[in-house]
Amino acid sequence: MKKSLIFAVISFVLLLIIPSAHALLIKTDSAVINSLDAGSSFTLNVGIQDAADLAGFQFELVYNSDIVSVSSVVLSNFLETPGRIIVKIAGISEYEIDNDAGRLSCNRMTQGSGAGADGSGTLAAITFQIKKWEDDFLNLENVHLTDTKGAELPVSATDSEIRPRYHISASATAGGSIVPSGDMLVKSGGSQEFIVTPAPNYHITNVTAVGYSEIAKGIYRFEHVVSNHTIHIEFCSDVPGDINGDAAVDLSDAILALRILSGIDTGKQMICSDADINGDGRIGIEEVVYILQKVSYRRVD
Ligand SMILES: [Ca+2]
Ligand SMILES: [Ca+2]
Repeated sequence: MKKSLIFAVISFVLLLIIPSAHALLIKTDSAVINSLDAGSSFTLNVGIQDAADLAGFQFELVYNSDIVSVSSVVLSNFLETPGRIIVKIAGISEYEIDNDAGRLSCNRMTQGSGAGADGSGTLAAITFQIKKWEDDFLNLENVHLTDTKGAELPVSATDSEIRPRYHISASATAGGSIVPSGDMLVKSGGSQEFIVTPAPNYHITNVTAVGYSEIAKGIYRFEHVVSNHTIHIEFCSDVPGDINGDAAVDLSDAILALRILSGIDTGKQMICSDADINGDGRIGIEEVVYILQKVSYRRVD
């Protein structure tokens, strides 16, 4: 299966929710960039919404340096207001890129007698170079926002881990198909559907998955995905007495039935618990007798 997702770009938005209380919330918005190859680049914006009297910011962005490196950082003039200018100190940079450790530190502040910055805008535009084609997550850490009086504005959800996509692994035994299959990525909050089709003379005997729903016969769906998932489908043949689901009734089925009957562990061997002959919902002596009769040709049905 051709992978179509390259890397998730996260824009961090610092949102002032209660201006009087200076409560701030980090809101993450993810978008997915398609068709980027190793060597290409993308730009991530760190922004703020509904700021009031903002005079300075500081944050660190942590990334996986095996996957991306930071190639440039452009700090915006959002903080500049009438009566306030950005503080520049010779020899001291407003940002520091450490592509070995995978860490970028940014800070900017203003001085003057005017009011601080209000409203919404971009604080920094960070351009990443893609080193290899893999998904990743970014951490925004040590976020500090300061008003013109030097007071720290409370920030909630700092050190927020951004993991915008989750893995779903789909597999099935012989005797049918699950589409799509294999490992796939799903956006956080997204959904993924699977169509399960038994081969002729086979049926679905077991679905191993957590948090799915069957929206129609053979159609399974994960809604609002916020964690990794696996889904595994077991098919069994419709042949009565076929304990191991290989569409034949032979000695291996008899041995499996005897092991089940004796309570002996059958290991990783798949068991078709619905290969029931007498309809009591379990594998018992009746199945052993039936299978042995089939094996010895005493039964022809
Ligand atoms: Ca069999
Ligand atoms: Ca039975």
